[in-house]
Amino acid sequence: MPSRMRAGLVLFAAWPLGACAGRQSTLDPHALQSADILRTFVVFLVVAAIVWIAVVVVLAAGLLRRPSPSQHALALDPPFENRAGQVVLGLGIATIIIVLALSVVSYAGQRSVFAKDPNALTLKITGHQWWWEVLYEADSPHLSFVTANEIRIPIEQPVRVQLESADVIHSFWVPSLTGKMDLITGQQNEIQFTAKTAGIYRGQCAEFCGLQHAHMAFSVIALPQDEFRRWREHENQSAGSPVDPLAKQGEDLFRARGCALCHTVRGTLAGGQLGPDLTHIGSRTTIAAGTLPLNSATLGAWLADPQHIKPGNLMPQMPLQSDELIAIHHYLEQLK
Ligand code: HEC
Ligand SMILES: [Cu+2]
Repeated sequence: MPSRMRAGLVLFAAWPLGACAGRQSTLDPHALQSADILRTFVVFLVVAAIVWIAVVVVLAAGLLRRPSPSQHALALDPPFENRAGQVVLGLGIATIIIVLALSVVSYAGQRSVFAKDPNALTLKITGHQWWWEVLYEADSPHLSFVTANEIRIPIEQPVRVQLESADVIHSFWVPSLTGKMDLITGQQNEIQFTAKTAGIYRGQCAEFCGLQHAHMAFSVIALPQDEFRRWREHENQSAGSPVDPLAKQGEDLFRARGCALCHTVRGTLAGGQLGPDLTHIGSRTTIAAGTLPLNSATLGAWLADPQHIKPGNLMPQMPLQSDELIAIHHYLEQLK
């Protein structure tokens, strides 16, 4: 085989493994919980592989062994029957032991996921078709705030998310950090994680929830503790006043054109609850629940025609003149 072809084949064979690392992978854990889950997975995989190989070997041996021709097909062989009975009994007991042992392994692996650490940072997350509302709760109400589609957390500190849904069932899943948990209307589920390394991890709704389910993602940005504290203080502030006349015009149009019916910008008269909070939209990294990276172009495209980017999503196409669009676009960009 020519060496170039061989190299190509090796590359091709290794290609699927490329999916095993990165910012959305259960096989590349970056938190205490995901490491526990990976360990549980490996134990199950190894035990199941050994059992499967043993079964196949015994089956192959049985198929290949020919009965001796002198033996009558229906003749009984009491010593053999006796031995066979003992083997079956032994295997039955081994099965029970393996299943019990795996239950213990599974329970131990989940303990950190369902732990209720008293000093955990608590976030209330509500699933909407098709975006995530995130409430940072604090003891005093003026330190609590809401954001969307992007969760910033400190590393080395347990984070507990309390999950609920505003409409259908969704599922919260950040493979690099923790296990999966459903968001259900009228029921609060909880899950915990402690990120080990700073970085951006991708989360994804993991329960089919309608047309744009695949575009219901979010980012978890794990920051060093002091950086997180600074971000939290900034995020807690209301939107500053518009920086220039165009931004002021944008702020007025934001209300005049109906955006404020669905969106909140804290510190202004915009207090809508149907869509994501936009108080600090200018500092987020993605738009439309992880569908696109946020930049000037994608923001403009979204305002011009949200139904083109995410067909069926619950933001209607707004009839804006181009100068109105430019003003609103400018206003949103300076909401850092
Ligand atoms: C009927 C309610 C409604 C109206 C009116 C509305 N929006 Fe939205 N908007 C939404 C919803 C719902 C989403 C989330 C869409 C998704 O990601 O599935 C959204 C998303 C957005 C986003 C992206 C937010 C993010 O976190 O990614 C921006 C920016 C935005 N809207 C701006 C506007 C502007 C500007 C107007 C007025 C011209 C407006 N919206 C009018 C409901 C509305
Ligand atoms: Cu969903």
